[in-house]
Amino acid sequence: MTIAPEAGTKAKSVPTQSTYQNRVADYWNAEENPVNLELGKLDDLYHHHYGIGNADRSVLDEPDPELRRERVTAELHRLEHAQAELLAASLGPLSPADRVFDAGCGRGGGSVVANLRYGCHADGVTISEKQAEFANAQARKRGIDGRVRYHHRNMLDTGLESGAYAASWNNESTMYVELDLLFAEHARLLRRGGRYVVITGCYNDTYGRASREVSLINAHYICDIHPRSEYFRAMARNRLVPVHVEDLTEAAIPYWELRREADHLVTGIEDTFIDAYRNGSFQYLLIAADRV
Ligand code: SAH
Ligand code: GPP
Ligand code: MG
Repeated sequence: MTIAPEAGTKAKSVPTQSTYQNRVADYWNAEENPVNLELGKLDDLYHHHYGIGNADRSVLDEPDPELRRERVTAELHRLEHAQAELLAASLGPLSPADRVFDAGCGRGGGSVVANLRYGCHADGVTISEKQAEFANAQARKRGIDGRVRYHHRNMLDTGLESGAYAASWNNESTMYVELDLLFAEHARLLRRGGRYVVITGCYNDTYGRASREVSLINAHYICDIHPRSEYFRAMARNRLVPVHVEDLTEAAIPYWELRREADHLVTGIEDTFIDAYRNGSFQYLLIAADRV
């Protein structure tokens, strides 16, 4: 069954979800971490991913405690925004007539960034009803709700139109699903020559299997981090041909080193990410691929 995006943001019926997917939805329906809401509030770009690039650690030297908190929050947001911009830049070139698909869209920041950059239409899909409602409210507030729409649906079975998308992506959302099912859905939605981009944490095949730290991250977010190799195998099986691979591991560390100092924002997972990156068991990767 095809549900046109125009049919509305709420699925007529969310396809039967596994018990696991229900638990993932529960997590995101309940999630209100200050590290996400306080950062998003700054410019109404709500991101659920991490930051990249060098951090300005001088924000930690601010003597006034309130001002210090504000400066640290703003710096973390700047780094998360830089990550979103890198992903968006990898989608292009796109025109305002183009349509893009944001798989596992969170509170919607990534689709807004793409729309601001290209003027394109966007369909975001999240398994969390709360997130879809939040993201649609943000789009209305910006006056872009005619072009940027969020749907409470399963990204493995979106009901969106086949071949209608010039670009699509997963920003830190692939670790919740089987990659073959996910890439089959992207391949269905993308037009020939369309661009697929993923930014993800993956475990490093050269380390062996999933490390203790990778397992702790899985338990923390209720996810299942894939090995790096699996991305390329699954893409090859689904008409997605990599054109650019970037190891962002080094670039990901300063964000976590600043975040661990942010007493008002920490969630407790910070040191685990730093250990996982440092011991070589975990990598932060961007892969751009063409739909052939
Ligand atoms: N891409 C967003 C959010 C990443 S957080 C960002 O960069 O800000 C992970 C997201 O994946 C959450 O929004 C969660 O709801 C979504 N997700 C997990 N499993 C999903 C599924 N099967 N279908 C749709 N969304 C899913
Ligand atoms: C979302 O970020 C985190 C994930 C989608 C899962 C794990 C990602 C990996 C790369 C392994 P968030 O912004 O909601 O997390 P936090 O609340 O910790 O900032
Ligand atoms: Mg976050």
